[in-house]
Amino acid sequence: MNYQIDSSELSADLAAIAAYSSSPPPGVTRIVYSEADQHARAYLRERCREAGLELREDGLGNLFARWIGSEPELPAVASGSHIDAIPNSGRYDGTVGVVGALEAIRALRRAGVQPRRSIELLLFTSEEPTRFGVGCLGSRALSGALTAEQIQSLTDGEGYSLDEARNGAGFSAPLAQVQLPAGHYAAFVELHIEQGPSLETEGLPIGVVRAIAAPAAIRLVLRGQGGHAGAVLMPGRRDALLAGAEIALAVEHAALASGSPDTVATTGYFRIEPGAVNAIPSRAVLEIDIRDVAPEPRDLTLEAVHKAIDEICGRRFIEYELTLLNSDPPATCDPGVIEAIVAACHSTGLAYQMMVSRAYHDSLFMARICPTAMIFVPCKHGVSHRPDEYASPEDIVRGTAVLAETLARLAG
Ligand code: HGY
Ligand code: MN
Ligand code: MN
Repeated sequence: MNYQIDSSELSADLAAIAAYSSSPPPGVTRIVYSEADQHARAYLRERCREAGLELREDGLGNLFARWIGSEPELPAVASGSHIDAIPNSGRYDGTVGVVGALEAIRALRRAGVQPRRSIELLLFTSEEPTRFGVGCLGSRALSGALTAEQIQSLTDGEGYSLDEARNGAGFSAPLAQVQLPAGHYAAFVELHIEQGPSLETEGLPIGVVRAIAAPAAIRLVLRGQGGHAGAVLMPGRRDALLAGAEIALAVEHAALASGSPDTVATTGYFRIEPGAVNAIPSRAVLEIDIRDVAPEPRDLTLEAVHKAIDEICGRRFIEYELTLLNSDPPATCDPGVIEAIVAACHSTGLAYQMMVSRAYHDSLFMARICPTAMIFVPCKHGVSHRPDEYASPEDIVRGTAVLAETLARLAG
């Protein structure tokens, strides 16, 4: 069965959400609980109401928009993703999975489908680690991978606690009620841009994700000794930036030396103080992202980085404080959900390939509480987390058509 996907509705929703950004186009910035995030949420709530869905939001702002099935007591089938965006990034990462799920539901309703199981759209809070340092906050909490106490202890770069930020955005329900029990959902499917070049290179419209990589991140605070750039001679300086620079190179070296071609490591955040040209950097804050599709080489790399930090700081008389922000196991997608996606590809006549996701997604945590898999669509040159991130309307329609067919199959 081919469900008619309305490309203009999809494009209108993507454009409307992209306009809610705290940075000027072409990039998009939409940090969790920011004004831009709250406007985008309000827009989506409205669109879900228009589609006849029943809405609820939890204490973190996870949004649940439900189409009640003919047997509402059965565990629902869910689909969704995130709308927060890292600074000056793209308009497709996450949002394609949210607007795609909404349009898939509209397409099934237009076709007169009456699913046995309810179908629920999920909008997860704070998939990006930008503000609170830990990615997938909403799905971590929902799956029980993060307790209410751990959530409350999180603070952002300005010292705001997560509690203050969520209450300020209007989400005050108890955090203890966020976690959903295993079995709450019968299945979860996430539509997402690939954020890599493989589908485009192979000329394929659909990727069926069988596994999601294992992400880890650390925050490192380096304390040296500041001083006057002109007055303090070179010997004996304790320059926090130079220690950080050596460490960033050691991070790159550790990933290259891990023995696995899939190990990636990035010092994506590097801030120094006081940040004056004529003052020796006294303090540096680095955030380091380390991943692999298998946990062993990732953990080996983490260890090598920790050793390098110790050696470099010892030699440069720099104090350091290292915080492990997260170190998550990879996820294996569910064969039954994969089968439904593959069957949907066959019935929509779309070629596909099985693949591993190198980016993490909310599916990494949904896989802990229900059978989960993902559908990828190509993005231009594999680019993501950049203003020139792009997915064509045709590819998004194809991905949404496969999602609609998959949901219809899973929801019976
Ligand atoms: O970093 C990631 O993999 C995701 O885009 N947050
Ligand atoms: Mn992202
Ligand atoms: Mn994403």
